[in-house]
Amino acid sequence: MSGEKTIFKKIIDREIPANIIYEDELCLAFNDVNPQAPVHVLVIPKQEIPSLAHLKDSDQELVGHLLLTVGKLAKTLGLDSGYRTIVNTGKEGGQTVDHLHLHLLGGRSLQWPPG
Ligand code: D5M
Repeated sequence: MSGEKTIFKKIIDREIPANIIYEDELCLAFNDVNPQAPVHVLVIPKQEIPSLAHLKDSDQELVGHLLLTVGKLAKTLGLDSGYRTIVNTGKEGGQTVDHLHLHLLGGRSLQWPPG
């Protein structure tokens, strides 16, 4: 990838602070700076992938790992009554940071449909 680092790449590289709650060789999870629920965590791959639309067949294992990590974190965080996982993609999908991320939202009753 070319151009300036995204804010999430800067978090991965420890150039800016974040409240990191989980890390392994493939991914990082940290609290969203603008939480939309009592629990609002972002799970991101360490690999620089701009969005879900940029995933390749070879990313299958990584994507599975990200989703499994969300489920494990939800359990760790005590979201036994349920939670929501969102992947905003592209401008009309509401994506504002061009580094793939999974939102994990919980801790309150979430409404449907989202805005
Ligand atoms: O979600 C991007 C999300 O990223 C949005 O909920 C705010 C969050 N964000 C932006 N900057 C930071 C930092 N520095 N720390 C933690 N969280 C951050 P999207 O799906 O792209 O709209």
